Amino acid sequence: MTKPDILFLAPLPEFLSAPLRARYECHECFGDTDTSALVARIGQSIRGIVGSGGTNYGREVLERLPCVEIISVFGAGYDGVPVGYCQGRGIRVTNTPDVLTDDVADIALALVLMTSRKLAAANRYLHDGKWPGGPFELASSLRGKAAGILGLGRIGKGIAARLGVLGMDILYHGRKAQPVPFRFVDSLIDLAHESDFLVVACAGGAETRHLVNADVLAALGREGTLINIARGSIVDEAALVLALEAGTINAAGLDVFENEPHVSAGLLKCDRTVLLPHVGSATRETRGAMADLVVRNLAAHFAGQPLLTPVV
Ligand code: 8YV
Repeated sequence: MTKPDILFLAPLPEFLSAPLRARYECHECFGDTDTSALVARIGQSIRGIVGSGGTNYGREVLERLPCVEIISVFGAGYDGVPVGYCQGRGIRVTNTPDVLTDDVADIALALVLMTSRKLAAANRYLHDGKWPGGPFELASSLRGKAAGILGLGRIGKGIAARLGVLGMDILYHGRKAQPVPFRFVDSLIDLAHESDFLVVACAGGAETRHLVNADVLAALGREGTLINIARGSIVDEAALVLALEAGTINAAGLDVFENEPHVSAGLLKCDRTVLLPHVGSATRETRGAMADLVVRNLAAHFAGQPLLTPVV
């Protein structure tokens, strides 16, 4: 039996690409690939697409792949997928939710601790041999501080649980109030105003682009810290750099950026930022579970069975 043709739209780790290559005829289209030549050669035969959370599964590419049946995202975020267009064409979309919730929430917790206790700077201080010259500067305690969570989905709830254990007061804003033991704040500006830490945990995409703008940062205020483990697109990075430079906000802990893997020079040179290279889900265990879901979703699709984690 001929193997279905699958297109990789992003570099995939070996533990995902190997099982896919064993089952499918796999093609790659990213980086320096000549997309037009590839599409002209195999465009008619591609039945499935795999990419990562940050991949752009643009309509302009999908329109040239008339036989695509399924897009399987190696990530929870599917903001790069034109979902309405896929629905219209009957293309199924899957992602890898749940399995990464704990690891991503852990990184939010780490960023809150690293920014409040200045742990990255303290680590540098010791490595630079400065300790014998005197103690490191005092930091801030978290107990009793307010954490405002933007987007109380699965990951947001995981973050709330962790920050609650630290004794922080949890508030949240999102599309609607939920039956949870945390206070809903119905405007983002008000949430920022009431928060010591504003933690971004909502989905990316056109709807949330630059939701965290200069006004929200001004509302967060001089003592406030911004944490983002969701999508870089949600925060206006230029406005964030200006806010940090002007001291409008105190600090930022970021795992995601607008133009990954490139990070604004202003964030890099600011000593009140803690910056991580999008490592939220980057553990062997979680990436392995995500890869397994991608493989199983594709297998279910080509066997004519329901998807394990359907988006549409
Ligand atoms: C991954 C992500 O870094 O889940 C997401 O949406 O952005 C991350 O977990 C990425 O998808 C792995 O390639």
